[in-house]
Amino acid sequence: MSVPTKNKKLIAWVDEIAAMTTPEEIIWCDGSVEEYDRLMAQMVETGMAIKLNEKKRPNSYAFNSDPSDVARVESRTYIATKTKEDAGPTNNWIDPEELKVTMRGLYKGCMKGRPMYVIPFSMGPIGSDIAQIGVELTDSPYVVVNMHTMARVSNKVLEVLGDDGEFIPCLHSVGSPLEPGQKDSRWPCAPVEKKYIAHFPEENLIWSFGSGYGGNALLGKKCLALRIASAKGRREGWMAEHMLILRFTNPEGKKYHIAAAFPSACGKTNLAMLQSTVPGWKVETIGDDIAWMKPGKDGRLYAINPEAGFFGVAPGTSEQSNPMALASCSRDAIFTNVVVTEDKDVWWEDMGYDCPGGGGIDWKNNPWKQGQKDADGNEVKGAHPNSRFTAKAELCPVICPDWEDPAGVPIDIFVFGGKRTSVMPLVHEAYDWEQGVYMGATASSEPTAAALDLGNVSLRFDPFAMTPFMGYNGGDYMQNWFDMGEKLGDKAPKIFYVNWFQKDGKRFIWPGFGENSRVLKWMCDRVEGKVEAIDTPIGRMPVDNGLTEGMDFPAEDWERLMKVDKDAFRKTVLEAEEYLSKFGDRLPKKMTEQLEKLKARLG
Ligand code: GTP
Ligand code: SPV
Ligand code: MN
Repeated sequence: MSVPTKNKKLIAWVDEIAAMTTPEEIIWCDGSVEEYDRLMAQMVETGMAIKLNEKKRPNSYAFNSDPSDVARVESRTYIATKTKEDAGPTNNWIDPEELKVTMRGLYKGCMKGRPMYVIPFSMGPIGSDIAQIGVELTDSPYVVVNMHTMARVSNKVLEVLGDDGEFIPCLHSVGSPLEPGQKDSRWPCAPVEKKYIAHFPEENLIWSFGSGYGGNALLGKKCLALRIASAKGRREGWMAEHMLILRFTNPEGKKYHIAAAFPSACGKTNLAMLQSTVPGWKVETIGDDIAWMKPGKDGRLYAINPEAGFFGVAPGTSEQSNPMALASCSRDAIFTNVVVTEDKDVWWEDMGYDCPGGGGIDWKNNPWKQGQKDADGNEVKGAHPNSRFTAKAELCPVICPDWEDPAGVPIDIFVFGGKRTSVMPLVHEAYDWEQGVYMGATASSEPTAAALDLGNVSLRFDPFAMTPFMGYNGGDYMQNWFDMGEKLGDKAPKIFYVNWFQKDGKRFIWPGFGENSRVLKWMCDRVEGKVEAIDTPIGRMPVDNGLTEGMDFPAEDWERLMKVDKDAFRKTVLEAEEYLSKFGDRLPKKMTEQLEKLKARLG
């Protein structure tokens, strides 16, 4: 195959990696439909992919991963900076040279018997100032087809790169070499102790080994667009955040742009596409997972979505909860770890209807019947809780016409949050930017299925929903937010904190989903100074239950949602203090000030 670039650095790197990993051949990817179809056909042939019913779900495929390879593995994810302090207390760290020695050992001959694909991609519109070019080398055809949807893969990227342009090298292998004649596994991967998701932020380099799944393997996403980009952004004066971006337009046509950070599986995709229940107000999606933000010439903060698709949580996605996500994967979609029904369509738990035909092939690739119980009498789930759809953003019926504008959209409102079944009220507003940064830095959530190995913790602090994605010291991260506030001054977005997830037993107290538009509208009204708010020790909150007007919502439920339980918050503050202490002298002074102010307000 001829080499479609003259970029010396790229050619030398591809040669170097090929010499180390010894693939059977090297395939330069061009992002074409022909390439996609060819790889899918090959994967159907080997049994890795299932072609779905063309009439029901055109041009779509399902995959089941190895049962051990179903989510990000945070315990095997590393930030390898020269000093441990620069990675900070929230990241795993290994000395970069030592880690490279270990990983070179693993990479040696690891692509034997497989092709190595070279994927030139752009995060952000190709050629835009804010875009970053990456090249992923991988031995996984599953990664190639997913990258087609999630990033911008094209020969145009090589043109922009030219002969001496810079790119971010992203090396990936499933870590499962094939001996001559050896039959491949359906989903090759390496055992957990050999998995490494490694980042070298000081040299903009990513090395991933042993996992074929999602954020571990599609290196443009969490690895480049969050971990490497957050470190690069800090050096260059911009920010990379785990945030959705949406446009909320009022009946008069005024547009508000909202960016919200919730931890994995805590509602970003859903909020990004919500169907507003507030008459005349509508939401358009700009991004559902990642925001890159930079101050513009007018002094406001502008955001772009660097991705081209959605890698969304399948379970819970229904016509009722998120019809726009379902529409986005109505064709040209990839599904991972869902149920494949008898008529070759897909199904997952809480899809809004029973599994057609009563069952199918489950995520473990076994025949499965809905309602089936395991030995302990628990219902066997057909789809893995972290099963995902890969869908093109352009197919989302409410995608914002400006979603690919390289200039981005000016952010009016930041929202932080997480899953808390108690204590944290539905919504509160920060008194100012600095308290807002405190809220973001002490955001907390109950663990979800999006990471494999969080252990048996009931609550974890997850600053800015970035714990697994910060490419540098978390204390410095907080300082970066304070600094951004100073730079933006009175043009800084207003900051809010939300929690859709309070429970009364098994019941969610707040209906959530579309009704969350009521909370967003309150935020916009606050920006305009149109509505009063009550000052509470934790921040400003809505007056009475005006938010629930026209809803059949019991007053006592509203009271529970809005209760500021001072005792519980005093306890939370002590926990936050203990958590923050681990950042030592990297903890910004302003964070301690905010902590003290909050304590004083709580009395
Ligand atoms: P990642 O892709 O992992 O970063 O997740 P995400 O933050 O985009 O989460 P997503 O929107 O996919 O939601 C995760 C789960 O939370 C799904 O099962 C949703 O159905 C559920 N969920 C989202 N919004 C709400 C809500 O307002 N109320 C309730 N009760 N559940 C919600
Ligand atoms: C997340 O876990 O936040 C995701 C899914 O968006 S993954 O790409 O697998 O990280
Ligand atoms: Mn995410």
